This record gives sequence, C-alpha cells and structure tokens, in this order.
Amino acid sequence: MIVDLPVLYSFRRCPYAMRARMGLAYSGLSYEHREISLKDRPQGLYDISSKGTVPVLQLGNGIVIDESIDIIKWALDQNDPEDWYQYQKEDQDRLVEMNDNEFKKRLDKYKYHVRFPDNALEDYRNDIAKNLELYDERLLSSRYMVGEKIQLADIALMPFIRQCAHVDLFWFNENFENLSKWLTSFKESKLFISIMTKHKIWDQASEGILINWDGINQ
Ligand SMILES: N[C@@H](CCC(=O)N[C@@H](CS)C(=O)NCC(=O)O)C(=O)O
Repeated sequence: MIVDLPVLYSFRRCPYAMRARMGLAYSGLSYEHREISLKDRPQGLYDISSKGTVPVLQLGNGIVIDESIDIIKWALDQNDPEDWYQYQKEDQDRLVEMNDNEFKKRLDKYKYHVRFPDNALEDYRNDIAKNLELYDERLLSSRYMVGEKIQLADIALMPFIRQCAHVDLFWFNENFENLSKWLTSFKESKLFISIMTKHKIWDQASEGILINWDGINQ
C-alpha cells in the first residue's frame, strides 16, 4: 500500500468503476490504483469485500466503500469545488436509482439481447428508448440532467448511457439529439479522458499505480 493513500480496485471498462474514478478525479484526490481482471479477481479484493465487485475503495483508516455511488459521495464530501451534490439531491438520487435499476436491466437486455432470446432486439430497444426519451426531454429544457451545471447525477449516468449509445450509435444519435450532444461533451471532456488511461493489471506482489490529479480542474 502506498502510505496512507486510499486504494481503488478498478476495471477500466466497468461503468460503475468509471463513475467512481470520475468522482475521485473531480475531487482531486490521489489514490493507489489497482487494475484487476474480472475473470481472475485477486484474493485481496475478496478479503476486503466479499461481493468481489468493482469498484472498491479502501481508505487509509481501513474503512471499505464497495458501492460506486458511495465512493463518489465520499469523494465529494472531501472536496466538491463546483457543488456537484449540494442541490436537488432528491432529484439526483432518483435519477441514479432509476439508472442503477430499471435502466441497467433494460441496458443488459438490449446490449446482450442474444442471451435473452424471449424477445426480439427491437422490443428491448423500444423499452430502453422510453428511458432515453425522458433524458432527452430533460436536456431540451436544461443543459445538464438537473439544471445548467454538471451535477453528480450526470457523472453517475454517463457511463451507462455511453454503453447504451454504443450498441447502435447511428440509431442513438438519430433519435436522441440532446442526449447525444450531452454524451459527446462528456466523452470529449478532460475529466472522462483522464480516467480512461490504460493501466496494466495489478501484480499482487507489488504496489499499484499512484494516481495524482494535480491540475485536472484547472
Ligand atoms: N452496485 C455496484 C455494482 C458494481 C458491479 O456490478 N460491477 C461489476 C463490473 S462492471 C462487477 O464487479 N461484476 C462482477 C460480479 O458481479 O461478480 C456498484 O455500484 O459499485
């Protein structure tokens, strides 16, 4: 362990881990990054969280946070320079709840439709389109999901909407113009690009990689 720094167990392409990394990056918190392979998870991960899911953040005092949204909220408690989670908390929490449940279930069926042969791809696409329409409507009247400024909810939803868009980008861009613009602005942001750096899989015999965000918010 790099002395006293929080340790993040992460997987680059996991949407939950992406949003946790964005939260940590925005807050400018340094940490030790341990990239794992989901197919071959290290014992060290199970030792601190029996669920074995990523992301998991272990603080210097031993406290373990193993839900991505709690990692973001912890990071924002340390430093929230642009007030990402100071207002409209109920609305934000409701959006996250809907994303993590209804939207995620529909996304899995749409993305992995071959594994769910009970219905046709079109049916799964029509289901998720209902959620996408609601987002698109929100973005007609405001620049971000809950107003004119980026909030925690935007960050929490973005990796999932990105995954959904990439199933059929042409269809997504054609049908959800506002959402498509919103997504592009995040995909091109310094924040998102910075957290998508590739890291080699953590070797359990050594330390992870020191992540230091000096300058990210400038
Ligand atoms: N509710 C958790 C979900 C995390 C999660 O499901 N992560 C996936 C990777 S994207 C995972 O670890 N899957 C492995 C498994 O479910 O065993 C969170 O928000 O952190």
